[in-house]
Amino acid sequence: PRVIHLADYQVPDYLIDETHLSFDLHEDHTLVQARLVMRRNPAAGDGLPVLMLDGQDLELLSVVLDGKPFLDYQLDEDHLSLQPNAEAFTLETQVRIHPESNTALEGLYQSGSMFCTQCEAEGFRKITYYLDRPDVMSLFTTKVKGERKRYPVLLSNGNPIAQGEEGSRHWVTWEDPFKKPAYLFALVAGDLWCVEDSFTTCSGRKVALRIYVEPENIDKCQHAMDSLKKSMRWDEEVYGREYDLDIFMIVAVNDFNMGAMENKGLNIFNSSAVLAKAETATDAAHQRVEAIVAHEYFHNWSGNRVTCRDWFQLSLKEGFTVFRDAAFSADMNSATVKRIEDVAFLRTHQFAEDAGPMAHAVRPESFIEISNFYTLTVYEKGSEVVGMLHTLLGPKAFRKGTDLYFERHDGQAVTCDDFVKAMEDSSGLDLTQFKRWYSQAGTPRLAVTGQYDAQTKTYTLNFSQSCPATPGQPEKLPFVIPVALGLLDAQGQELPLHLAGESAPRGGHAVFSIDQAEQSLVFINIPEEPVPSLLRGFSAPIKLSFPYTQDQLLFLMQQDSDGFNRWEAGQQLAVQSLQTMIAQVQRKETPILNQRLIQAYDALLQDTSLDQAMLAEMLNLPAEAYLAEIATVADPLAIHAARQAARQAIAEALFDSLWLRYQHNREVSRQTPYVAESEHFARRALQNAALSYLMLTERPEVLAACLVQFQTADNMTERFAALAALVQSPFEAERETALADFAHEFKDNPLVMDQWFSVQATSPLARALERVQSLMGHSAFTLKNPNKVRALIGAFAGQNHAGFHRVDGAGYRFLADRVIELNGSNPQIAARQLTPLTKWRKYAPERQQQMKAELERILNSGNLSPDVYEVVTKSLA
Ligand code: B3K
Ligand code: ZN
Repeated sequence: PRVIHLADYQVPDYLIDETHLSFDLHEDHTLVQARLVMRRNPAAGDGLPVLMLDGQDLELLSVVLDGKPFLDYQLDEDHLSLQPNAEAFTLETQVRIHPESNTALEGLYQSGSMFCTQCEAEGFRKITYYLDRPDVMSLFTTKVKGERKRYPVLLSNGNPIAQGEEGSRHWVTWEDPFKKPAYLFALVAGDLWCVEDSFTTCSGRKVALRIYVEPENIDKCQHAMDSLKKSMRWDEEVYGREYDLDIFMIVAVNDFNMGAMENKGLNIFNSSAVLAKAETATDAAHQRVEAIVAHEYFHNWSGNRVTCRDWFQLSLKEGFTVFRDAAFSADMNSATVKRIEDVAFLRTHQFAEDAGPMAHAVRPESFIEISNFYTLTVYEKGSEVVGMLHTLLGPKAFRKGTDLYFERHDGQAVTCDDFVKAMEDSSGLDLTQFKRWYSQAGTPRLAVTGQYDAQTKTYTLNFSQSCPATPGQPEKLPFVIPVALGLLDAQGQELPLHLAGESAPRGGHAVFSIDQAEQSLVFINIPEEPVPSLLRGFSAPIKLSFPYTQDQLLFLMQQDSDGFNRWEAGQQLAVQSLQTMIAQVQRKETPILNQRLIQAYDALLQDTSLDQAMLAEMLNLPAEAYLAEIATVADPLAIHAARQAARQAIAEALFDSLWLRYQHNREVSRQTPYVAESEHFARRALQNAALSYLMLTERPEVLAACLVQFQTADNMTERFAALAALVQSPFEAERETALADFAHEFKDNPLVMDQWFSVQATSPLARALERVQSLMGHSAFTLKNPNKVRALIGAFAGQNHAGFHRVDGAGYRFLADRVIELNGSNPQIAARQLTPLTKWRKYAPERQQQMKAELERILNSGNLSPDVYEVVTKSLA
């Protein structure tokens, strides 16, 4: 496979002003006609080079150049090449494709009884010969023809402009008035129902909103529709962005490689990211739907109106859009809890990626398969980079910067540099050094110490930054790290932050740019030794260390006015305690939980003024995956045993407070109809967190309450939490009955069955692998559906650390077998599932050997897709 380098970027030789497509859909093939109105790119130099159109798995039927049949072309695996003889010309091709056998779910494919497309990043070349690159933007019309009975609904981007009948077949022509790259093309045909609503934009235009689903799901669209309207309003209010077409459509499909896709005017969604109603979707699922609907909608400006010049710039649209959707979710729900969740996710998974063989910069330098670069680094770290710009510029200059960016580049395909330039121009800041965040991979370390001088009443913070080597980048230069901080006195009050040499204090909370390898900040007029609250709100995606005492952490946990850092102090205390316990387990001693952590949790449980969602987060011990990420050598079985013991100890010690909180919230839930809003999420989050602790005590009254909640709750959030608690419990009869009842009740709802697979795959009970293997034979399971793969195989390998890492290596073998199988049918999904094996260097030598052996077995299994080849070879390098 070929390596593509950012440094080799060249503007396209030719442009496509107009693209006229015609699809003739049949059960055993589809005919695609394309008429491309093309011309030489004036920016590309002189002469008429050979035109090379991208195309894969296409059966070429005819080529017509300027109205005349044309035979003098060359075909290879990936291209149709020909020599144009004029600056401007019209090229017509006809190809035959086979969506009915497209299992990779890229290009045009069938999902159940419908046709749909997924073109980003390079799927359009599986539909027709084209310049399949994001900097070739064109006006599209699309005619879709199919059998009226099977496919009453025929959709594409833009507005419908014509339709007609031909016997039992019918057709609709769509026109998209906005120029777009091919990756934003979409087509859908099927027997779909739709929920319809409308939105009046800030300038008074009425937009029709339609969510299309298979008939059985028509009752699960309201939440997505509400989320869409909120997103549209929010983008007007917060970013001044108005929607630009007369129709906005969302289609839910069951077989989809990721969450959703922002095709212009016709977003295609994984049904798991659209469908939600109280009885079948949890609070988490509701929040995920809201976030993804917003994310895809926001792409209409950050991605579609202004798109990427090349795929190395992917974070230009993804990092920015994640930043936008996170701010939206923060506004809709609890901002602090949203931040906690995002940071916990980033630190567990993106930091692991940054520390592993696939580490790459937010703007990577090279790739083999672009599909492998839709990563946590590009998305989540990319969002943090935009967030740091927001922090450094402040909200006003940042908004000026986004206005300038949209205005300057509307209708263009641009780069991350263009984005940063708009921020520089709006703020006057020089962001040259800041841009290292785009080019240097790895998670920076910031070691901080504090020194108080009682004589001079000064407090000095000393910062020392470094960044570990990553593949291809042995040395790093200092980053610009915005550190938001406060200095707290003994009462928890913020002291004025007065830097030596400055004329006045900056207030009690301020942001300081740390941009040198070694740097100090000297604060004056500090009357007593303060406790620093550092990196508030997680103001940079780094690993910060400060030698806090336990007393200081407990103090911050109770006193810090920054909610995020209250949580963070609790996490640090818990990490310290858990690390001690892990070492105890490894020495075959009984793991003992730090009493002070228990006391701190007790105090939290007594504090009824604390937001309940926040309390639930604070009671949640650091995840096993996080403990593995921060370990030098991860011992998954010891981590699991220690964390379980800690949970058990907390449950026993705090039984009364947990039980009281549980019973109270359960009673409120029982009396309140389900509402998908923040205070209700919070109540149920605490209720279910308490239940999960309480069940560890194995007391009969808890089991009884859990069973009642499982059997009688009117919503999936409560039912599923009860099921999860039962599945992890030793009550075998109750557990198996609950699982059977649940499967019986929801056997026809694939999304609920995904949850049912996951809850078993992630259960730490013995013989988890055997259970997963036997579930693969369940009638609701199929390897062809990505959601099922993720629910069973992905959940087992990624979240069940004790099961996946069992000592005989059977977990690794199982995963490798599935990857080899999936490589043939769906390379993107196969490559994704590999992630747990890529982390082999984290473990002790024996596990390393076992994991490596499986990677080698995959490598030698023959005929690897570029997707799997890239991940395996980079992992072994
Ligand atoms: N832009 C799409 C991702 C496409 C992934 C292709 N392998 C979804 C999103 O980020 O909104
Ligand atoms: Zn996106």
